[in-house]
Parts: sequence; C-alpha cells; structure tokens
Amino acid sequence: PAVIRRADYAAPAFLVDSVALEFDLAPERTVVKNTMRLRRNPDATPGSRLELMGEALAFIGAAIDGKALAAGAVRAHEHGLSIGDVPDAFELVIESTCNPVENTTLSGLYVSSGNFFTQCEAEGFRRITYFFDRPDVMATYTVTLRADKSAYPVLLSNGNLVEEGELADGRHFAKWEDPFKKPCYLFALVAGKLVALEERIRSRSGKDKLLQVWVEPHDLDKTRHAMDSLIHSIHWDEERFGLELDLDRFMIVAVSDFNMGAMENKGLNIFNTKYVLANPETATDTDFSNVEAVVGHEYFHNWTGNRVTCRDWFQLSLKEGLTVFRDQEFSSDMQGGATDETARAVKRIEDVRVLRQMQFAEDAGPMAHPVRPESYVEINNFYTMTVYEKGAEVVRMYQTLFGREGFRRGMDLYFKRHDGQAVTCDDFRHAMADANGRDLAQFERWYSQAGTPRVSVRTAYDAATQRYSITLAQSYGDAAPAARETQTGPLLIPFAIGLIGRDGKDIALRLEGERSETGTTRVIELTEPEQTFTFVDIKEAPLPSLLRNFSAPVIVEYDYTNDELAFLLAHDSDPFNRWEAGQRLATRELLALAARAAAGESLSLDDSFVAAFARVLTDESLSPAFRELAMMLPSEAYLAEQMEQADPAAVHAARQFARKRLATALKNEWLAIYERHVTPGAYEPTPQAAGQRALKNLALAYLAELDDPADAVRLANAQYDSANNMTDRAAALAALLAASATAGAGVAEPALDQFYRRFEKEPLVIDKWFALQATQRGSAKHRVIDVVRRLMAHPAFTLRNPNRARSLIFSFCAANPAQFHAVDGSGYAYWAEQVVALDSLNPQVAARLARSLELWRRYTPALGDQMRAALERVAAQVKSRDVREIVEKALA
Ligand code: HT7
Ligand code: ZN
Repeated sequence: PAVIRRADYAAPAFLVDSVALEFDLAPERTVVKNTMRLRRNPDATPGSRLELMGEALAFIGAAIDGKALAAGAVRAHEHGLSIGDVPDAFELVIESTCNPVENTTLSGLYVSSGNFFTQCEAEGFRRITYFFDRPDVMATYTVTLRADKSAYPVLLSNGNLVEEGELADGRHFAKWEDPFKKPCYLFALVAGKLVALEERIRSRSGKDKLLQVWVEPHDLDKTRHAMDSLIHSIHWDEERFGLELDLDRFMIVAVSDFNMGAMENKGLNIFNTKYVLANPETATDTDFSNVEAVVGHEYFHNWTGNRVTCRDWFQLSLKEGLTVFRDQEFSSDMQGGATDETARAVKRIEDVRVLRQMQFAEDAGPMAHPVRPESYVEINNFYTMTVYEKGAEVVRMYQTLFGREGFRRGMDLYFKRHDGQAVTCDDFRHAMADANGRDLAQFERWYSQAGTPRVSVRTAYDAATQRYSITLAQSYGDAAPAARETQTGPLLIPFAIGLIGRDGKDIALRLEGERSETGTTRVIELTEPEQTFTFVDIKEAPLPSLLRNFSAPVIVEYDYTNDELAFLLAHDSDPFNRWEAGQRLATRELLALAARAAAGESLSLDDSFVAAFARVLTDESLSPAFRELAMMLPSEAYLAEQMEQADPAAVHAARQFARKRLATALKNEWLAIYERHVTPGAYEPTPQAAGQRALKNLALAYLAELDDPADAVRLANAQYDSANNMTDRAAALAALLAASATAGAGVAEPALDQFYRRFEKEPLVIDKWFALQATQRGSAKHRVIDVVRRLMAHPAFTLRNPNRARSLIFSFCAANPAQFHAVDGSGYAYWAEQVVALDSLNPQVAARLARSLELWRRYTPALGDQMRAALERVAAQVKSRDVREIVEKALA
C-alpha cells in the first residue's frame, strides 16, 4: 500500500476562498451541489490539471464559470475527479450523489437511527463531495439543507442559521453560514428528529451566546450534565487562557453510531452518546467525569485545532496533544485541584496510569511512532495514545519548564502569530521558545523520537562534606526496531526531584553554586546522556523522591529497597510519588509472584507488604479517592508488559493471590471502610461523593475475593436492590460476578437478568451489561470465551454499532487478558473472526481491534506462535487499508 511521508509535504496547488454546499437529503441518494471559488496557489509548483479527492461518490456533472464541462474535460475515478486546463481563478460547480444509508463506515454522510450525521475527520469530506480534502485548504462555508420536514424537522450545520423556510411537497430548508475559514474536516451537518436542551449565557466580554445539546427525544432527561460541562468549559477557557467562544451559537449533538468519542466540528460538535448522556440512573461516576472531560476537550478544540489548525496530518498532535493537556488541566481544576494538591494528584495519577499502560506498550511495539509521525498508510490508524497522551505530556513539559505564566505567554504568542492559519508542531515550539526567551532546539527530539526514554539514577551521600549527588543517565534501553530508527540523541528532560529526611519531611534544596535554597521540589534539566547534580548542606543521608508529579514521560530506574518504598508510601509530600511508591512496591512483589506461578511454585506474600498498604487504607488524613487509587494493584496488562516474556496466566494468578491476601488480612478494615463510606441521600456527582463511592466499591470488590464471599454477596445484593445510582448498581453486579468465581454462577444470575430487563431500552447501559460479562474472571470450568460467543447471538448484539461491538468484543480481547490469552488459542480464533467480519463493515473499528495482537513477539512462545498464526490468517483475508497496515506492521 502507498506510504504517505511527512518529508513529501507540498503546498496545495489551488486555494479555495469559499464553498457553497446544497444538500437534497434522502437516505439512499443524497444529491450534493458544491459551488467553490478557486484560485491558483502562488506558493505551489504550477501544474495544469485540477485534481480533487472523492470516494464512494457518483459524479453527475461539473461547470466552470457557468459553462458545463464536456465529458472529455473531466474524469471521475475511484479516488476523485480530474479536470484539465483550468483558469487561474474561477468558479467551479460540481454535482454528485452519495448513499448515506449504505454507509456502514460511519465516515462521510451516514444515517443512524433514521437521522443524518457526518464525520469528516480525517478524510471523510471526500465521501460527501469532491474537494481538496487536506487541512491546509481553509475556506468559508455556506450550507443549504433541504429535506422532508416530517422525517427531518431539524436541519443543522456549522455557524449561524441565516434563513429557513418551507418548500413544496412537505419539504423544508435551512441555510447556515460559518463566518470563520475552516478546513473541510471541520464541516458537519445533522438532520432528523431531535430535541435540544438550551441555555443562554453571556461571555466575559458581554456577548450573548446560545448553547444547545441536541438528542433524540427520549434522551432529553440525560443532557443536564453535558450542558453544565459545556458552560464550565467556556468559563474555564476564558479564565485560564483568555480564550472566548467566538460564535453566537454552540451546539452539541449526540449520535449512537459513532467511531470515536466526539468530533469538534466548528460550532456543531457531534458526540458519541456515551460522552453526552448522563443521569444518575444510567451513568456511573466515571461516565460523568468522562462526559465532562470530552465536552471540555471538544470545546477547547475551538481554539486549539479550529482557529489554529494543522498544516498536514503529521501535525495531528499539535491540536490533539495540546487539547488533551488542556482537558486534563480542566478536569483537574474541576475536581477541586485548582486549590487542592491531592485532588490534583488524583487526576494526574489516573492520566499517568493510562499513559503507562497503553502508550508505553504502543511505544514498545511495531506501531511505535514519534508524537509527530514520519509516515503513514492510513491516517485513521494514527489517532493513537502516542499522538494524544504522549503528545499531552510533551505539552505539559513546557509548563513544567516555564511555569503556568510562561506557558500562558507561549500560548498567547502562538495565537497572536497563527490565528486563522494551518501550522506545524515546530510553530508551537517556536512560540513557546520565543515567549520565554529560550532555545528549544533540543526539545524538538520529543516530537521526532519514538520509544520510551529510561532515566537511570545513581546517588551518593558524603557525610563529611554534607553533599548529596544525583547522577542521571538517559537512554532508550532495548527499544523496538520501529522506535530505534527514529532515535538521534539525548532529550531535554525536566526531572522534578525532592529529598526526604529521616523524619519524613522534605529537605530544603540548594544546588552547588547557588546562593540560596529554592524550595523543596526542584526541576533539574537533564540534557546530556549523563549528568551529575550536587545538592549541598544536606545534613543526613536523604531518600530521593524522583520524577515528582511524573514531570516527564520516562521510566525511572532506581533500586529502592522495599523499606524505602514503604517509607515513601507513608511520607512523600508529593502525592503522586506517594502513590507511585506503592505501585513500585506492588509491581516488584507481583512480578516475583508471577515468576513463581509460571514455575509452578507455591505463592506467599510478606506481612510487611500488607502492613504498608494497610497504613494507607486506614490513613484518614488521605482522601477516599486517593486511597482507592493507592489500594488498586497495577493492572494485569501493565504487569505483563514488565515481564521479559509476557505470561497473562501467571500474572493473573499472582495478582489474584495478592488481592485475596489483602482481602483476607484486612477483612475487618474493608468491612469498616464499606460501612463508613455509604453515602446516604440523593446521588451527587461531586468529586468528594464519587471518591467515597469508589473506595466503598473497592472494599466490596476486595471482600468478593475472600474464600468465603458471603459478606460480599449479602452486601452486594443489598446494594444492588437499594442503589439510587448506576455507580453503585454496576459495582454491586461486578462484585456478584467476581464472587461467582468461588460461590458459583448462581449468585450473579438473578441480578444480571434483572439488570437487563430494567435497562433494556437504554443502549449505553446494555453496553455495560455486555462489558461486565466479557471482563468477568472465569476459570477452566467457566470459560469467558463461551459466555462471549453465546452473547454474540443475543438479540441485542450487533456488529454495526461500534459501542456495542466494543462492549463485548473489545472488552474481551483487550480487557480480559487471562481469558483472551487462553493457551488453547480460543481467544485468538475469535479475534480473527471478528476482525475479518468488521473489516468489510467498518475498517476504522476493525483496525482498532486488530491492534490487540500486535505485541505478539513479547509473549511466551506458546502464545506468541499462535498469535502470529492468527495475524497471518487475518492478513490473508482483510481488504481495508486500515487493517492491512496494522497486521502487516505487526508481522514485519
Ligand atoms: N478530532 C477527533 C478525532 C477523530 C474522530 C472523531 C470521531 C470519529 C472519527 C474520528 N477520526 C478522528 C476527536 C478528538 O480528538 O477530539
Ligand atoms: Zn481532540
């Protein structure tokens, strides 16, 4: 397949000043008339033909400056339209049709639940009309929608509604104008039977704004939280970055068939229902915070992505890394983190956990790529953890280096220089550098080098001179080949460090050569392969607290003893590192247990391990949210990734053993925690109440691990019956499913059936019902693959709805490692069938699923060989460019 390379970027041959689109909407045959004003780009290499992109379109005809083109002057082909000898500036009219109801790819114009929706990022606009479908072609758009009024009473597009009215034969129309120039990937239309929750607000500069959240009528009672999140996002961006909403109207629309989370189309954000709909009955605390985060993310794109966009898709992280960073900061502030460091740390821990589990794994495999990739076959495959999450870490490092004020100066300069332009990651870096008077040439390597850097640490204390030196050495260790070929030199790594005395208190820090102390956390800048930093006036041998708040996306190698980790877990003033100490301790013990499990040896766990965790669990000075995170053991996926050869069964045995040990040894503590954190009264989605529920439900989950889970079953049944919110109801059901591993399937079945009947009409809740069953523990007698295969035949299951496919197939293949990696290969056979089936329906979703086996080389040979064979079977059958790129890279 054709490889697109960053180095081959060339400016567009033509510029488009304006686009007028007219749609005659009909499910099987929508007619699109596209009138564009074009002129040659003086900055491009001259060429005589006009080449427009188009896909899955039926061409009707074209005219230049009012003159219809003869058949010989225009050629419609599989990839677009080619027109010979065009003038330097002209008006081009093209008419074509597409078939929205047959469009199962959910890219371009499609029908979902009888309504019309669009999805244009990255390259979906070419499935609507012929165009220069690339982000550096920015134009103003006028859109006229015509449709049957009774079937499609609501007609929406970007910008402002300028005209609407009746037409003959029961049809009507609406005309929309977007005053801002935009790339075509931000175009959107929606038509159908929808209703809206509306609010009017006033911006900081005193302008009135209309906000709408559009949904199907039966979902109107689930829109309040999305609306509140939107209002909070608008105020937050004004406050933190001085950025105002630039349109009079801002709309969010929910759709149940959607490939990803949401899309930031200018003024008309389209969302997966999963990230809009929330009320206490149907949505968990996690759902509530995801809605807030995604509403924020898409809203923040209005400036970081829309007003300033990407020159080409290699620059994707310019908008995504920056916008993820912004949404992380927003969520953190909304959790109370603007004033409370521990609340801030809770959000930081959650984000770092995702990064380390998912992005570090991506960076160690065949899909490893830099934050700014050098090449791709299918751009949809590059909406990755690296571009998004590592990209956000790269942006965060500017803030770590320059502080909030310095970061804001950089942002202000970025908008001053580039508002209305399509630019590059280099432009952003230069704005940060110039606004802060720094040379950031070396920092460029964060964009161009793949792989996770390792920083190994050596320390030495000299009591005679009271000097403490820290030597940091950076490398990429044993990087995957895809990462190795991008690596050219050392990075600039902001490394935050603190020193802790024997009393558990931070020591004031002064580096050699400095006149005075500068606080107790110091960000040192590692720029060389190896560097030594010496702290002076250190009165006793301290314990280092390394990479505080995870100041850079690296792996720290330092040989703490178990006692030192327990000390940090009890005392570190940096809440992130306090959590980190517990994770390091647990990882070390669990990996040792996994090795013993793999060798068939008996398992045991030291009392000191339990004692260290017991201290955190019962430390009432810590928030429930923090304690819940601290008591959660590293995930099976993360642990498997740390092994020389990943062995999911051994990891599962080890982790289960440790869970059971913590459950048994701390049974009374768990019971007490459970009782203490029951939140009576009406449900509130506040961070404090959510933290209490999280800790209480973790207690329930641990109690379900006991050899005799009678207490858990009793509490879970009572909680299930009396719950006034989905967090508690789903947690009770999960506990019953966990207890059924020892108490038999009968303990969960009544609640499972009741849950289905109760929520039969709520697709997002039924997704949870499928996911809970797909991720259950299982055993040799109770194989989850059998449950999953049975559920595939359930009347509520369909491959065509991505949320439903994810709830069953992805949950099993990506979130139940011990069962998916069954040594009999049953999981892999199932995976291959589903990738092939999805490939012809929806390549984007198929390609995501295809990635579940890419790390096959890292597994024990007994599994790795079977994984490779499954990949080969898939490679021989699939057709889409999307899946081919993934499986071919995995096998290369
Ligand atoms: N910018 C969007 C990325 C995206 C997308 C969204 C929905 C469906 C398909 C998509 N392809 C790419 C989402 C975001 O990051 O905000
Ligand atoms: Zn985004």
